[in-house]
Amino acid sequence: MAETIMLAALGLGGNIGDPPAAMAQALNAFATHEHCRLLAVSRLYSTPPWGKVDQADFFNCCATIETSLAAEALLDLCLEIERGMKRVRNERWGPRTIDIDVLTYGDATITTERVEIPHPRMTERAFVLMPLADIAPDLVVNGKPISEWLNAADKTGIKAANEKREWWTLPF
Ligand code: PH2
Ligand code: MG
Ligand code: MG
Repeated sequence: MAETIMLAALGLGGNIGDPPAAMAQALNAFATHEHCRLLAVSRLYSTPPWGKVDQADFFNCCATIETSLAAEALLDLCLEIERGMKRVRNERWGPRTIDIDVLTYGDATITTERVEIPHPRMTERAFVLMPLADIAPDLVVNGKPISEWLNAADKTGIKAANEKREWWTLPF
């Protein structure tokens, strides 16, 4: 039987240590993984902390991949990459070295103990929508394209930290 290849969108972020270097390392892990093909990487953004505001600004980016992994296996891969990079995090929405979230998986809606896809808060977070609109403005999530969700979102304080799409392949 032919493998099913799914398009997935990932959100990456961090605000401890050297987040751009950590995100670049994570993107390389997807690019070289035998069951993933990295399609596009957004610009790199600097974003004010969302949820818990008394912490350092984040760096954020998004990527699209094609993968033959099932949704849960893709989540496991994200966690494995985080662990391999010795992710540090102490509290929900608090500071972390690297966070890799599965935002969408095809047009699937998946709710299990472990996964919620589409990511439940992605349509209100400009730190996800702005980078995702760089690479997938027409991707429909919860009935509307990313570009429309972005129009309605509060983009205060979000800045491009590196305009080059290839920022993640450059030396750090
Ligand atoms: N991630 C969070 C909580 N708050 N804020 C920004 N700006 N960027 C993030 O990636 C982020 C956040 C939990 O995952
Ligand atoms: Mg997250
Ligand atoms: Mg996460």
